[in-house]
Amino acid sequence: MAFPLLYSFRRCPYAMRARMSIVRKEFQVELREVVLRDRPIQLMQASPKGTVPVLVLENGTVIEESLEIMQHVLDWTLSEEEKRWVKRNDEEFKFHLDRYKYPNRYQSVDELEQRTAASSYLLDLDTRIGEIPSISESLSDALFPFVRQFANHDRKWFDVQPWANVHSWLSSNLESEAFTTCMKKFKQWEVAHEPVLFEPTWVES
Ligand SMILES: N[C@@H](CCC(=O)N[C@@H](CS)C(=O)NCC(=O)O)C(=O)O
Repeated sequence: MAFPLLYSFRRCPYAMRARMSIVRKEFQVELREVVLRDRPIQLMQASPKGTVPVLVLENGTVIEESLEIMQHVLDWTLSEEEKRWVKRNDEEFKFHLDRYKYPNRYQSVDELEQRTAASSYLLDLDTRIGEIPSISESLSDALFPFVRQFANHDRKWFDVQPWANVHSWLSSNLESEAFTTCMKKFKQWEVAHEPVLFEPTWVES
């Protein structure tokens, strides 16, 4: 294989954080866009748990956790504080985010209670982002795709919350060239396709 392979799904926040690291580092991969309800056998063979993102290195090593992909690409060793933020995001915030967005998928879940619970993380994040020095670019990239999902669920409500630092942090990430690159659209991958290189240096036209 000429380049590492990245199995990705455009709208998945875990895949976004992996792609952000790839864009930041100009790390070249062959991108295979996956449709979750129609996962390719090649993905399942590389990583039977079947989640995205998955990075398969040239030597056959499979990295099947988004944070580990970031660590590999960025050569990033997280500080204890960074580990706590990622853990809080991936466990506490994601738990409430899923229930806020899709209350009907769970039993006895009240979406507004879930929104309130998720908000306590965002309030703490707002404080932390406002401190100097602020969080690293890598940590920021690991977190903002999840906050984006939360914000998009009820943008009007989100926009009037007193989280000025979160608002400006999220906007600047979403408006960045790096994120535009990260969100380039690809057709569902099929074996017969020519390899699609994820070229971090282009910008979506
Ligand atoms: N802990 C994993 C979670 C990845 C994950 O759950 N991705 C979702 C898409 S956003 C997925 O693949 N879901 C399919 C499934 O769980 O079957 C990571 O950080 O990479």
